[in-house]
Amino acid sequence: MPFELPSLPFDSSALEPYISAQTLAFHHGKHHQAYITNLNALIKETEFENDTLEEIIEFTANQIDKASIFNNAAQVYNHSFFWNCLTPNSTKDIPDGAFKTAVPESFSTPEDFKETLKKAALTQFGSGWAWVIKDKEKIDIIKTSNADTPIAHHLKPLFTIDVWEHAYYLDYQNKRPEYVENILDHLINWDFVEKNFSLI
Ligand code: MN3
Repeated sequence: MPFELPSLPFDSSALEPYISAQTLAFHHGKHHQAYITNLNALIKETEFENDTLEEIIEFTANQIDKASIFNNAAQVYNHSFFWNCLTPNSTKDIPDGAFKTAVPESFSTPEDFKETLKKAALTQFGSGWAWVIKDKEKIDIIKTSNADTPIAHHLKPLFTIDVWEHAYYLDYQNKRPEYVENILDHLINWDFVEKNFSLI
């Protein structure tokens, strides 16, 4: 079965004023859709045609002759994951749960956790992603370039911020820090973070 664009888990205007419906129309409706359309065309009648997205990413990682398939598959995965990381019903503080309990093992304070994540998002040079991952039982923060994704490195993602310019340019132009701060303060889906932390 060809891959299909998943619906957004919220109304397209639900994240305003932090992420506009116009941005989502392009980011989800055009960019994410294009990765899916490209991936379906690239794997048609190949050995990957019946594989899961995760299998395609694993099998094509670090293979120069499979870079187009990897890039599109990883971007499909990253965007589907990213939409689930966002909610209009966020809270500024981390809610009680296993994730919150684990924060002090890696960070001095919850503010230190957010500052470290913000720094990763702001220092990713050019296109890419900032990630919260689970490494054994501990929380860690990494960044990846372009389409690269933690699952290609056998790391378990808990949360991500897309820092490609297409994610924020219509709303923020060059002001990546404001975009990142608004996600951190207003849009984190802590239930998704907690679910990922508890399940994996
Ligand atoms: Mn994007």
